[in-house]
Amino acid sequence: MEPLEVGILGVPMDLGSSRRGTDMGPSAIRYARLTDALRQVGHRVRDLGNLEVPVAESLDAGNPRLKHIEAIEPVWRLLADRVARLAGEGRVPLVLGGDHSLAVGTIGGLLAAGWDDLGVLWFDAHADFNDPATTPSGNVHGMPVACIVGHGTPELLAHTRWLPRYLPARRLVMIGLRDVDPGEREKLRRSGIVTYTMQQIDELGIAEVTRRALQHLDGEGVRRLYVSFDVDVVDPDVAPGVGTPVVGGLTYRESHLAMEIVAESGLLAGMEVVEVNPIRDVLNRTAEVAVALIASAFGKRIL
Ligand code: 4U7
Ligand code: MN
Ligand code: MN
Ligand code: MN
Repeated sequence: MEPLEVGILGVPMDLGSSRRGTDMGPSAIRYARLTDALRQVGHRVRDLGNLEVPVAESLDAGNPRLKHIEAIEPVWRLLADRVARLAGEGRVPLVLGGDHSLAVGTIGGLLAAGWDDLGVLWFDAHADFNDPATTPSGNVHGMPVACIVGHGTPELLAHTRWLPRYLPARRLVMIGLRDVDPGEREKLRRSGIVTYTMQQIDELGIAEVTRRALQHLDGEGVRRLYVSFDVDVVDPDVAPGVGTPVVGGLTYRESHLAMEIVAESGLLAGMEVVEVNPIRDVLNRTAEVAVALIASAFGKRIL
């Protein structure tokens, strides 16, 4: 991979989740020596610090089916501005979460930057395709995909009016699914989003799945790839420090191989790593796994 100008942005937000702690994700990932890891791969790195995000305890959650949306939407807009600016400067955005609701801001920012050849690889145990009508929790980190592709109730989409447009559903591929809510299922099948469950990964292998996902996006005209990496896609034995752990996830090597194939594609144009929750971790293991995965995605090679 040729040297990139990487711009790091932290989003210390946990408003989208009912568990506190993902607001400490950016610190945990930096503490695991992220910039060193990227520089060792040969990239130029600039850390732009954290966005300012309100603290949950200072707020009222409001609508129980769309908790904290009044505080989250301004974070999305601010993040979108910052990401669009980074992209406009030719920098590769690397966003540290924070709960996964932030993806509406990052991907919204890339759409605002005019990236009309954008495709998204969404690594997650969950589909994040709920809306206020289907959500079992009211937590917005279970809804970002619905916002990004514009498939949700008017109540939800009212908070995405600042988006220049939606991402076409066929330009988003989910990998690692193993916990999909009943209300998400039908919606997902009809959406045009391509999905790879853990069962398919077991049957085909992660290399084949990742290659098929990239091939599909290529056929959709995707020339720039954004990786949205929810660390809960990795098995909780390997990455225990996450907000919503689900057994039966990717092994350490499976997750790395997926990132190595992303690097080989030469299409990586941005990445976010979300849902790292150091409160629930053993030492700082999950952030260390996250940094190793980022290094692989950004071209770290074994030989
Ligand atoms: B994450 C959940 F019900 N689906 O909507 C929900 F299981 O960003 C979990 O993937 C969402 O970590 C998990 O609350 C959001 C639940
Ligand atoms: Mn509102
Ligand atoms: Mn997620
Ligand atoms: Mn998840």
